[in-house]
Amino acid sequence: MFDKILIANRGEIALRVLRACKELGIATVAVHSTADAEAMHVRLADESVCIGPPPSKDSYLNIPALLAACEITGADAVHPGYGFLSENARFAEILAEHNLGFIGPKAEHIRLMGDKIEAKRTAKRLGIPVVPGSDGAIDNVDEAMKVAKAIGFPVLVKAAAGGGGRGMKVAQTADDLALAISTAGNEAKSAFGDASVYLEKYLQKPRHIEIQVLGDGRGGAIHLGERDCSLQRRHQKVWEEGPSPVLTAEARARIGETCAKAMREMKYLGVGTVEFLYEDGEFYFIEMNTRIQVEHPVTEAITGIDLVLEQIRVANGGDLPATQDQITISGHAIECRINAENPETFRPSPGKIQRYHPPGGLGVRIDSAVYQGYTIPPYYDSLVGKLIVHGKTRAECLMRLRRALDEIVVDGIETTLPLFRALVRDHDIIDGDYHIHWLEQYLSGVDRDR
Ligand code: MV4
Repeated sequence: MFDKILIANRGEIALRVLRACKELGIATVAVHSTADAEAMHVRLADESVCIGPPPSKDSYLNIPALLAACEITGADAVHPGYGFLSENARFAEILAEHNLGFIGPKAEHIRLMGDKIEAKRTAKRLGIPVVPGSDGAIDNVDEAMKVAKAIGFPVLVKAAAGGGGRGMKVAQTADDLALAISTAGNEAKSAFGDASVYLEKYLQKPRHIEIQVLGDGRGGAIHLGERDCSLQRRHQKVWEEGPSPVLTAEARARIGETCAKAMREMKYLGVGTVEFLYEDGEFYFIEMNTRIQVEHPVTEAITGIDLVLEQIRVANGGDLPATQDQITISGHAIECRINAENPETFRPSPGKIQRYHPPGGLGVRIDSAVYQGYTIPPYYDSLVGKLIVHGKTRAECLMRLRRALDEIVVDGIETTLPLFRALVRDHDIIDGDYHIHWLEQYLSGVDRDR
């Protein structure tokens, strides 16, 4: 087992990784920018190293500084968390070149899933259902038109190097196609340095359902159920829950086993999330994330599996925690991402937390690195913390979430807590009756179409 892990991240996920390391008896090294010197993960780590000034490119993305921190502390592995370098295949390779462990998938799989065209091609080859569309990148409008007419408008033009909603353009009719292709290509070129785009049938009101997988890198893999992440604003997840309010046990087993089988064939190592759009009872693969995700506690709550701890174990050559038939989904969990933002405008609201009272009680978890008197810096994401609530049923979970949201206190900055206090009382939400556009329609006050 690793002796000392350097946590190349900040905030709540750095604290989360640190907790798993401590439970495994692994020493911890925190790295921080000058803006995060007072952060909780720095206080709780065995050692800490300042790696640069606030801008991420000079600190948390600064690979030479991270390598130097490993060298001076004697860390033998790096956990990247999520965001930053967590899906940077070259970083994983550089660590290996320095005989340092990377707690994540094999670099080849990170690179593969980072190219959305290759990811889709691989998914299709492994028997995962994909969105109908072009077979690879589209090279000219005429070819694109043929594909679009075969699958039917509207179609979506997507950047191969994109993901997370970046570089997408809808073409409602044939007249819109040429402009959508050139616009998406130009944006992709400037944003990602790669103008390659591909075409897909545009699904109008799907849900976003993602399957959690865990592989041992040697041909063993299991799935740990799904998370419904349809409540998003500008491609930022706001509320995630598991199991999905709309999936049957049969549908869950079918898509879960399809994903686990694919991971076994890939000899995938570590945690991963296979993202689908779900519409009219059908799953359509869109992307795969090769990192631990923000919303992993939802899966931990309903399966009892510590995903970060298991991620570290398999990275060190360990076995999977269970066989597939030992995995059971128990109860229901909802996660609310509480951001330091104005609840109407979503303008960031960094600053000092004057009063902080986290909720407690059975089935209530707060993953946060803030404390009373902590100042949220303006340089990074605005996540204050994640409130994860579990109940025997979705109704019990909602009741407990309502109580926890009324109990939590975060004063001194604006937060999105009022939004959650409203959502947890909304009839569509209570009924689980929503899709990927529901939240933006709710926030813009338009009548939510079904
Ligand atoms: C789509 C789609 C509709 N049809 N693909 C957005 C981010 C990236 N994960 C892919 N996304 C979408 N791909 C087809 N063929 C709609 C979206 C989408 C979306 C997906 C999941 C959650 C929220 C979303 C918000 C807007 C668009």
